[in-house]
Amino acid sequence: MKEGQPTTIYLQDYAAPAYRVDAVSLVFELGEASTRVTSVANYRREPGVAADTPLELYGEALELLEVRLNGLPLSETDYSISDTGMSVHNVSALCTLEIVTRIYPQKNTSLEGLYQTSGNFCTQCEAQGFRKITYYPDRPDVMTVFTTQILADKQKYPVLLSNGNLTGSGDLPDGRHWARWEDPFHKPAYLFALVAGNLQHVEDHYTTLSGRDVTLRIYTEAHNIDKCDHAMQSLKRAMSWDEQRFGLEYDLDIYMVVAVDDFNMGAMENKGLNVFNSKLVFASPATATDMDYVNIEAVIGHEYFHNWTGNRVTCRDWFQLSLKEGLTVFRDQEFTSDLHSRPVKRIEDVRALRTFQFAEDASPMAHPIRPASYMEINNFYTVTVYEKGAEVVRMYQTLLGRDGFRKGMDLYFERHDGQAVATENFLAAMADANEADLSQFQRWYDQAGTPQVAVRMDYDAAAQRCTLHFSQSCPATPEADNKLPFLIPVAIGLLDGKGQDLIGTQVLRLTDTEQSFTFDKVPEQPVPSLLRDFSAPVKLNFPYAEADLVFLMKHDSDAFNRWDAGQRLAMQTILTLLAAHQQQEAFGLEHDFISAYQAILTDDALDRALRAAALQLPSEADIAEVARPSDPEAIHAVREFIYTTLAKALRLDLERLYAELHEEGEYSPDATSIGRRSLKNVCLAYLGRIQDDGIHEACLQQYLAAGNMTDAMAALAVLSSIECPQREQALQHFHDRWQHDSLVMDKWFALQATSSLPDTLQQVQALMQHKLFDMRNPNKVRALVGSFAMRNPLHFHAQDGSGYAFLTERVLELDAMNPQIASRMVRPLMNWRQYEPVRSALMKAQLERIQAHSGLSGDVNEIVSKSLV
Ligand code: B3K
Ligand code: ZN
Repeated sequence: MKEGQPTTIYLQDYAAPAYRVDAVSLVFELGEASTRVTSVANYRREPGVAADTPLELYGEALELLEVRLNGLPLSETDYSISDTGMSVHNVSALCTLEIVTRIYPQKNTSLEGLYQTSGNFCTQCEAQGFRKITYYPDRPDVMTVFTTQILADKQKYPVLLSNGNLTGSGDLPDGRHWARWEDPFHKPAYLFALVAGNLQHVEDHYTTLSGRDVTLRIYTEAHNIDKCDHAMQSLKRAMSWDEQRFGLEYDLDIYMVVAVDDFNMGAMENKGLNVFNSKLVFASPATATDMDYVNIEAVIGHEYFHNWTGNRVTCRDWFQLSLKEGLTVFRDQEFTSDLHSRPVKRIEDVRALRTFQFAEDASPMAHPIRPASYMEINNFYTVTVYEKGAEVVRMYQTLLGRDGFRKGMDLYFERHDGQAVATENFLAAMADANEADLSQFQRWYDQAGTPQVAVRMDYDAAAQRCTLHFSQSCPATPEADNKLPFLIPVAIGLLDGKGQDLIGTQVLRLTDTEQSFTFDKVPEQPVPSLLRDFSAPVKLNFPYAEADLVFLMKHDSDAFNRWDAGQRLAMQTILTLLAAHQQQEAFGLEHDFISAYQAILTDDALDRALRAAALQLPSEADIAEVARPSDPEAIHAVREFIYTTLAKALRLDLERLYAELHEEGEYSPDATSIGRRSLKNVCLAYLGRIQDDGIHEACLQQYLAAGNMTDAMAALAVLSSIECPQREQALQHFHDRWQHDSLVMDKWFALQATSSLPDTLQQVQALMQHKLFDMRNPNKVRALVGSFAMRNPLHFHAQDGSGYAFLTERVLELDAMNPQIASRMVRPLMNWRQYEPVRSALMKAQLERIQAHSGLSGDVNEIVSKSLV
């Protein structure tokens, strides 16, 4: 079906299922060559459905061995089979269908369905992997109770796991053993999971608010068992946080997490049996960075929070994906904010949103958070559905307040627990619980593109009146040229000349294309602080003078806007320098710009993590978004010029601060320690821009002496872009020290792929031959190929097209093994239209080359064909 004839699925075609499943019972006989799956499902025709309606089941790449209806074998005329499924004709209103299929998990390189990783069995069923296991109504609105029996060789696979509670186990005479799991909660097939292997576990317990004991287990291969403590503590924090903040308790007696090395994404929230990419479980000070620690806690939280937002209340169809993902990302962001620094978390999230989601919204793949159509649903697990979806959920809270939001959540669960619903149901619960009219808010679900808000300010000194004039617009995107105005909450404040709030934070509700808001009793011309805490996912423009931005950097009471003023100032400066660079004019930095940076660097009263964030310039990708048509080489040169000039001008302050922040003692991933390390390492990154053997030596010393991976990696990252003997020494040392640990070696691959040194592509090509590199392992592909294509714009966009050709070859190679990963990797070519003509043509040519490739997967085909429209 996928090859050659891509089909598009439309939201408007949604039809409720004709048959429901009362219960399903599965038996897996796991073997070395193949696995036999027996499924017995009780179907019930929905009231009002015509008696001659066939029973439609999905199934892909299955070998059908037996099929029986109500105990009797079906003749070939009673059912029909296609590449995508099975239709059973003439079924009674209540019937039992027994299906036996054979599958080949050992040959499954797509990592979807049942597959093997490090010799163990595991599953990934979201979105549509269950249909690679057996014929079934594999759609999220068909929910039922599952019983799963697993039979396997006892020595090779001593641990047999599935969803729910263990209700039986035993030995078989032939050296095999079995286990039976029953999940009392109704669930769709995408939440099914099975794991069988040689695994160890750590165990802990959690007592819920209502006093129930829950067993918590993390399973892993033996050699990583000592790195699970942080994940376990994170899980307990998540369980407690969800009780406190949302009144939500866990509902089964056991919660299991299994860490696997081969996984297409971060983790999966299967009911009671999460499967995790090992990268998001294992942590020790020596092997994991601060960022790893924080991410592990966030993703452990995210998957746990899905138990209510995703599992108890699930999606009616896959168009509703943001119903569970946007909401659950919002919940994990709040979890991290409550436990660590709220402003730092907000800055990081907005930075990622602007870099990746704004780019997607401006690309040929732009889609609303609730898309209206798709070809391959796996392509829609996007930053738009997830991160913009979370911003949309956050706006409810901004509009309704925390209490109002909580009331809406309570009503949502009260109405929909146990159901598969649509985003409209969430909106209705928020509106009804607060007696609010949120009908205009629906447009955030239906319209793609990043809205632009332009603001002007009038001040009437005689009347002491200040007026803010807003106008909103939204660029055309593939689904629509013309957009209706959004309901945009704009949080603002007005500052006086001393930096005090004349008007404290207020949330203005922008509903029209043009709208003005007047503030009386404003005794002096204020400086406006706009879109505080990034109250809506929009681009806001105000004609700020540089002096205003420097003022806001110093005085804004909103920490996010202090940071954002710095980013605006940096971007304005970068654009000015880029223009000069293109005219081949000489350029330099204004004294005021340097002193603004010096003020941040030396402001000891300011939180260190915030200082570290403020000292970082917009990324090359962010600049490429704004400076069109983009020339990545010029962008790199200008950005490096600013870093180097600042480093030379502020060298003494940087060195002093670096020395001051040096720490001894035990590693701790708390917010204060993370802030200290990040500021210290930002100083080192600045200093590394100065060509000086003493600094290279200091980097090497930090690397060698580091008591934790954060400091080691920070030093190595600086060295990786400098041609010096210390670079080779440190890289070799890292290799020799960590070559036994595949996960840690991903960092080594990624560092080299993001180097700015001229021979980086050759290095990347050579590293593909390294004995630890494996194209079948998604983490390795992301570390080497992904880092090069997505985090090294200088070399990926080499003007000779070598980076594009390299990526194309990898995409084609990957597509034959793992279409989901290939389809992720091809995306850097998608925005070809934004680049200057030479690069643009080269990128387009590679997309055409991919499109012409025979046997291309539906996954890659969708991205490429939409990019070329
Ligand atoms: N729900 C999964 C993602 C599944 C992706 C399938 N292609 C992880 C998460 O968002 O929690
Ligand atoms: Zn999720």
